[in-house]
Amino acid sequence: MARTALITGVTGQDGSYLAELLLEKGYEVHGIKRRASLFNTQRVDHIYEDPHHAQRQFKLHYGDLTDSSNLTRILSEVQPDEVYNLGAQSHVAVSFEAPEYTADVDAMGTLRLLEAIRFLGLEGKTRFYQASTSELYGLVQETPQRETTPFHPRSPYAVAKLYAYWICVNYREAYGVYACNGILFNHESPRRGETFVTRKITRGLANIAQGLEQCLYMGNIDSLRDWGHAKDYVRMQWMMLQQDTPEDYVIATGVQHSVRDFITWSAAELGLTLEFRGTGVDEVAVVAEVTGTDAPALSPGDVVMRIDPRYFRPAEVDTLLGDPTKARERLGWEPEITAREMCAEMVAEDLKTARRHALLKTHGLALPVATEN
Ligand code: NDP
Ligand code: GDR
Repeated sequence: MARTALITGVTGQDGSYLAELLLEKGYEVHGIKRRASLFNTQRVDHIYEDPHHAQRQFKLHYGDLTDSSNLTRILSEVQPDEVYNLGAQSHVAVSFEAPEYTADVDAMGTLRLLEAIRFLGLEGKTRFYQASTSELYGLVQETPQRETTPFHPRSPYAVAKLYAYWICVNYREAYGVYACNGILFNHESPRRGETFVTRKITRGLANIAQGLEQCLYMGNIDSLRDWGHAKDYVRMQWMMLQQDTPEDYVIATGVQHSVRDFITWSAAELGLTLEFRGTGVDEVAVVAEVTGTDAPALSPGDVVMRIDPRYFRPAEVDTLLGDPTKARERLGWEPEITAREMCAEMVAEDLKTARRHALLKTHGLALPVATEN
């Protein structure tokens, strides 16, 4: 019998890669998608199967982490061997604007799922993965951060995820639920949401290079992060649920870069050498040299990045660096893709899209390019 997995957040970056991985491993995969006024399944359309096909392995259910009756019904129908709770209001800056909703989805949503497992008597069958986060470390108490580093969350998102982390530990200790926290550091890919910093940069610069946008407006470019590739990280999510005993793991690369580095690399992929001039809110990035043919819209002297304080956060997480020793030693997990390689992949994908838009524009068929972020 094929094993059955249920993924919340299947339409997101990680959910889509995890669904692919589990299907490759022969699982029957169920995902929860939210009702939206537009199609919101772009990241999983390539694995979508016609519901009229009797043998399909990938099934979507309408649902929402704010609705316990719906979650209980889906769990009861699916009787999953593994639940991956990836669904969340996952944007840190947005959580300052929608703190109560973020808590409802990210904290209470986790509790609702764990309670449904208990209510349905699935403790002995269903293993539970919780998408915990390096944002728990916030104002860091120790570098690099490992499983034992104390937490100090710095946003409503991180505080909600702190509740989710501990309720998972609590259901493991109190009721014997096989529940694991993956404390994942930032991970990205060409499927990353457009308003997270890496994708904002790769997409924005590709558009600017093709003459579709004028300038990238950024917040704190001195911020330091430990960036990995989502494909490497979802592999680890699955590995965590295959162990004899449930445990929590830090997943990171152990290498740190600044947002400024990511801008420099992305520009280099487009044949642009940048110079950063000025300081603080007056800092700008100016094109010093253009090589190759990827940036026909740009010349030396053009300003491609400015600082907009709108993107500063009320409380910032300035630096994160993970220590993945436990994952490496216990599970043999190693990240295979470096941040620089990932950046090249993201720029290449965004450049393809920007070229298509630019071609349409030259034929008078311009499509609007969303820039609000
Ligand atoms: P995304 O933002 O790409 O995906 C989030 C998913 O959650 C989407 O499918 C979204 O649906 C869904 N969702 C949002 N609100 C609800 C709700 N009320 N009910 C049900 N589903 C909902 O996130 P990622 O894939 O990047 O991250 C996956 C998880 O891992 C998240 O929990 C995130 O907080 C956590 N995490 C991410 C890290 C990263 O660097 N990517 C690092 C550490 C943790 P829709 O498509 O309709 O918006
Ligand atoms: P983060 O990711 O907050 O770490 O959360 P994000 O990419 O949004 O920010 C990373 C850093 O870049 C700085 N920054 C900007 N960020 C955005 N989004 N837009 C900007 O214009 C900008 N300019 C500078 C930020 O201030 C921050 O320091 C991500 C999410 O995926 C969470 O769900 C996850 O839990 C953590 O990673 C680990």
